[in-house]
Amino acid sequence: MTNPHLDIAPEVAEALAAGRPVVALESTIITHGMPYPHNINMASRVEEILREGGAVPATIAVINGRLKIGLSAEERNILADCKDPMKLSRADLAYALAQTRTGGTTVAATMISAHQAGIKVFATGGIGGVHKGAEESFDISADLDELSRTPVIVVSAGAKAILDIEKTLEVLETRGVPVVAFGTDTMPAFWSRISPFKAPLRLDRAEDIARFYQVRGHLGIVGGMLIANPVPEASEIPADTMRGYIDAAQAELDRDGITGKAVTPTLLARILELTEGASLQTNIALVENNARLAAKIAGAL
Ligand code: PSU
Ligand code: MN
Repeated sequence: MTNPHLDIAPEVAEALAAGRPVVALESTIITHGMPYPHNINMASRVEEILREGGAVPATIAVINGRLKIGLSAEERNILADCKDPMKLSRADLAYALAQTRTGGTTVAATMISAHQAGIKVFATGGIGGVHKGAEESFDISADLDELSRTPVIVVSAGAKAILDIEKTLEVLETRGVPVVAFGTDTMPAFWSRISPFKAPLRLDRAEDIARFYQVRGHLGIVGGMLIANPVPEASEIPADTMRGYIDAAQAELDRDGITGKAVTPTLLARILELTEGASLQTNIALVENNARLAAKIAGAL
């Protein structure tokens, strides 16, 4: 571990050295994905779930120019309560370190950081992808490129339904990223268990996911894997119900001319209002569910 910008929490460093399971967690969901104090409650609950599953949690974030691999409760609070945090991806992760800034790491930046620390499994909510209207806006998340180059297993609830899921799947296929639905034939859509699209691959056990990852390594295939784990039935919002809210939020976004990094946080915040908080409860439930699966995969590896 010679990277001078990394602060690996002692507990995480010990687990990695001993070959015990470690699961990374992102922090854009804390800084930009959920309102305070839901964000901080979710962040500590998800860490608890990983521990219950036998894995050491490593929440990744940039605090005052240090790349943190594993946060203390105090550091989690600093992040959740930060006034103007950056939303960091591949393009600006190093900028934040060089300029002593504070920010949440997206899926892309968390994958880069986890890999630097030697962590192979990462749990999130939903990845970024191809936005609706991308043929005009060119808005395609850097998460997709990162999945094609960095060897980390990303456990998600699929692509967020605010995205164009069909185009997101196409780009992932082009970039050679395996998309594995867990225990289902259908691609899940974040708040909903189903989308209109068939999942490219299916596996039913954490051990099988671990084995798939290892065989990719044997073949020298570079890059990560996307696991799409459907939200538990009790917490899902049916796709038909979500569609109206998503269309309304997207129409407001277009009307207000919002682009770039603000797109995903703005859509999520608006959908939270439109669903009167129900989308947030679902978002929390699916992250927790992903943490449970990620702990099993890390154990199997
Ligand atoms: N999952 C959630 N909430 C979020 C995100 C994921 O449940 O806020 C974040 C992730 O960090 C993801 C980012 O990488 O949204 C995608 O942003 P963009 O579309 O700008 O690439
Ligand atoms: Mn974007």
